[in-house]
Parts: sequence; structure tokens; C-alpha cells
Amino acid sequence: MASTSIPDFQQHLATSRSITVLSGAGTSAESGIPTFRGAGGLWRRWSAQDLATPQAWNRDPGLVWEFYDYRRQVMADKGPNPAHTALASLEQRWTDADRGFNLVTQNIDGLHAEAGSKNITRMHGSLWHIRCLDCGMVQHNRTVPITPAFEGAGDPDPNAHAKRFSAADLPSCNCGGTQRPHVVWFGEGLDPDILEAASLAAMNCSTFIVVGTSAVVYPAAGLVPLARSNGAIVVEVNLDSTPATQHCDFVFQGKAGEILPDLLAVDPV
Ligand code: BV8
Ligand code: ZN
Repeated sequence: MASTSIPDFQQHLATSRSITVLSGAGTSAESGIPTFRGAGGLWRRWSAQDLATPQAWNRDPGLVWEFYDYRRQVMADKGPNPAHTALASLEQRWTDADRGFNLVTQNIDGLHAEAGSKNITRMHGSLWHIRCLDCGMVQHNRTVPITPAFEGAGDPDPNAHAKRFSAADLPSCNCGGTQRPHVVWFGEGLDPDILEAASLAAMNCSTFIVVGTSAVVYPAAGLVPLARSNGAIVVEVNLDSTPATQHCDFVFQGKAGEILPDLLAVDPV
């Protein structure tokens, strides 16, 4: 049975030579960003899982871009919350003490970097990067709407008038290729180097902190048992229990933005 003792966890954390964090959408929930599988996880009548796929893109790239453009619109006035800040300051203290720290995130919203986190492994890409289908060039892009054709589009109401978009409405690269969101869709493989970095971070840490993820998406969810089987002390911070809970030595139920600032207020000894 996992412990819920904050002092016991903090006593372990202080001596930890290397920390790895795995974050999910719940880390950004208190920034006002809907999670995937909670309330608000739908856009019109689709879940992210319906539209974050190569099949959806091949069927209607304009609809997929309208979905991502809407998420970029939602993100535009959002910022880090105390969960992001607590993780960034933990990293700073551990780095200053020449100890290991890795933040592995499933999130694509960019809030960890905005909060000051440095050593970030983005498993599922970035909402703020786009990639050319022809030459593969990846560009940072914060233009909202993504092209003028998407002005006023994105209404999440299932009864909203669905505008049809043509190929000419989509963003295009200097080489003439169409640009897609630089994110990993369901059914797409992760960048092997990114997957290796995330796996090594899980295997080589003494503390593994899993925050705000439903732990149902692989290969990310597989990092939790991987960390445990390599000797890490595993702690989960989540509103609910998840499939990861069974692998945890410590479980703290509640909001990440409320728990993490106190839980992680530890100096390395
Ligand atoms: C791959 C980017 C193989 C896009 C995302 C069966 C059928 C089909 C496929 C599969 C299958 N079994 C496994 C698979 C593979 C599939 C998968 O895992 N499917 C699952 C759903 C069963 N995985 C893949 O397809 C991956 N690729 O396997 O490739 C392959 C290999 C080689 C060659 C070809 C193929 C790719 C997965 C990546 C998909 N892309 N995102 C986008 O964002 O649009 S995943 C998406 O879900 C997000 O990245 C998100 O981060 C991720 C996981 O969700 P969570 O972050 O956990 O968010 P969620 O809403 O679910 O949960 C929030 C949690 O927070 C909850 O627990 C809640 O309680 C908690 N919470 C809420 N508020 C708070 C809080 N906690 C604390 N404080 C709060 N305030
Ligand atoms: Zn190109």
C-alpha cells in the first residue's frame, strides 16, 4: 500500500541523487487548459483521440488544423500555474547541487518551459511548432490564427457552422509543402531519440514523480513501471488513482498546483 506521508517522502527526496518527472495534461489543468479525458475534453463532437490521428488528417486536414488552431487560441492567454513553477524551482535546486533532473512531458502546451524548466523531453511534440510534410523542416510558430482562412474559426460548439477549408488555406513551407502540427498523433511512432532519452531518464533516477496523467497512453505510461523496476522511488500526484498508482511508493491525491509547492519544498542534503 502506497504511503501518503509527506515528511517521509520529503526525507527521501532530499537525499535523491536524480529526479525524473513525467507530466500529463493535469499539470496544466489549473492554468485553465482542458485535459483530454476529463470534462471539456471534447471539441465539437470529437475527442482529441479522434482528431489527433493521421487518418483524421488524411480525411480532412482543414478540420484537424481547425482543432489545433482552436487549442492555440485557447493557449494564447494561458500561463504556468504553481505546479509548473514548483517543478522548475525543484530542477534549479537539484541542478545547482550537481544532481540529476529530467522533466519528461506528454504535454504540448509549452508551459513547463515558460515556467523556467530547462531539461525537458517533449514526448508528444509541441503545439507551437509546425512541420513540413515535404522537406520535414520544423518551425516555431505562434501565429494565431495559423492562416487568415482560420480567422473566426474553431468554435467548439457541436452545432457550429463547420467551415470547409481548401489545401490553399493551410500553412505552407517555403518549399511549397503543406505544414502540419509538429505533434505525435495516435498510431504514429515517437522520435526514437526522444523515446530513448525518456526511457533512460526513467531507468536512471532515484525518484520518479508522475503528475497529472491518466497513465493510459503508451509508451509514456510505460515509463512508470520502468522507473520502478530500475529501483526508483515512485510518487504520484493526481486527483484520482490511475493505472500508475499500483507502481507507486507514495500517492498524494489532489490538485498538482496545490500539492507540489509544499511537497517539493525540499533542499538536497
Ligand atoms: C505509438 C499529442 C506505435 C497530440 C498525444 C490500442 C489501440 C490503438 C493504439 C494503441 C492501443 N494500445 C496502445 C496504443 C498506442 C497508443 C495508445 O497508447 N493509445 C491509448 C489511448 C490506448 N499510443 C500511440 O499511438 C503512441 N504511438 O504507440 O506508436 C508505433 C510505433 C512505431 C511506428 C508506428 C507506430 C502515440 C501516443 C501519443 C498521442 N499523442 N498527444 C495532441 O495533444 O493533440 S497523447 C495525449 O494524451 C496528450 O499528449 C496527453 O498528454 C496524453 C495523455 O493524456 P494525459 O496527459 O494523461 O491527460 P488525460 O486528460 O488523459 O489525464 C489527465 C489526468 O490529470 C487525469 O488522471 C486527471 O485525474 C488528472 N488531473 C486533472 N486535473 C488535475 C489532475 N491531476 C492533478 N492536478 C490537477 N489539477
Ligand atoms: Zn518544406
